[in-house]
Amino acid sequence: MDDLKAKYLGQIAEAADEAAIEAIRLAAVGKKGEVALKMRELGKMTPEERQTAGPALNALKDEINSALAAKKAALADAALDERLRSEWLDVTLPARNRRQGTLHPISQAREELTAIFAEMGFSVAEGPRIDTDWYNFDALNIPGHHPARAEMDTFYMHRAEGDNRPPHVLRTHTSPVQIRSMEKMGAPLRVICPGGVYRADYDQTHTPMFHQVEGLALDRDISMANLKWTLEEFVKAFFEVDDVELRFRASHFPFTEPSAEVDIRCSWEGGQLKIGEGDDWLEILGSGMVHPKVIAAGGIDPDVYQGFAFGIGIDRLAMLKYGIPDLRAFFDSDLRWLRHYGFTALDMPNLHGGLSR
Ligand code: 2U9
Repeated sequence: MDDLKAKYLGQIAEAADEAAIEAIRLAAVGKKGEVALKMRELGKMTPEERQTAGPALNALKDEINSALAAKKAALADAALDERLRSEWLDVTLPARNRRQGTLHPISQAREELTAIFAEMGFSVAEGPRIDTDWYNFDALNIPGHHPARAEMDTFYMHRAEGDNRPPHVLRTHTSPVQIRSMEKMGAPLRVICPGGVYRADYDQTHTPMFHQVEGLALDRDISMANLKWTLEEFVKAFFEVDDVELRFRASHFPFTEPSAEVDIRCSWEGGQLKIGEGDDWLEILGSGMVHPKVIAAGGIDPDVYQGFAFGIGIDRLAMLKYGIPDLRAFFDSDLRWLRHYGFTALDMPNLHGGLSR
């Protein structure tokens, strides 16, 4: 029995891998292994012999089994050590560049201006892009015969013959959302409506779909002075300048009376736009005091409430702020031009930055 023990413990010590361990296990303590054979011989022994040989065989079996288990664990440890030695990871290496999208400049401009107006107490409203011609035109004091209705190059929704529902249009401005806000919230009211609008127009400065933000402030004594302050604060915060001069030029819109187009002082020296200095003027928006008929169309009494409204093209604001010369670049589905203008995935607007006063 000592021979058996020496033989198998020796083999186990020499075993180089798990396959060798398994072969030794089968030969030594497997069902047909040498220890099992010896067990079978117990039957032929005298009771006295059996009394010593039985436990001795069991002890041998246990000893071989634990030697096998210990060797198996040692081999696994050695294999792990070897892997740890041969495979290693440099966790200080810079990460591989991931291809990431960026926020679109129009989205970025929209988020920036929304944050600025929100800081001034304006809520934000959205509405349908397909609306009735009542919300898009009539409520805004643009009746059927009004030239503005044709001027606006409206896209009308197709109607089947005999379908006499009122016409639906792709909204030509976000003003219908302000009418809906008046209906929903009443006065006093301070709201901005950013979003996409549609006009049948396409050249270097016009695309059939573009973006506007319109603002509306209604209360008992809102005046043009409030409009001027609001716009000044907005321009300073959006273009990140300490001071800016606005020029109000008399104009005409059906929905405002009086109406004004607003320019900001700027310089184009060296082809570079600088807001707030120089001798040039840049037209950036239209505005005015809301026409009493429009206030009434929103369900508010124009003898009690009055206020200002303005409309700004977001696409143009983004072009001016980020130095993008051609509007059509906005609608190319190619990230390279965005990268050219310095847009990266991390270029997120700071919604909590506040006004630059
Ligand atoms: C209501 C009442 C009045 C919104 C206004 C303008 C003047 C204006 C243009 C700017 C550039 C359109 O995107 S643009 O081409 N907008 O000039 N918009 S006043 O007036 C309103 C809106 C809603 C209820």
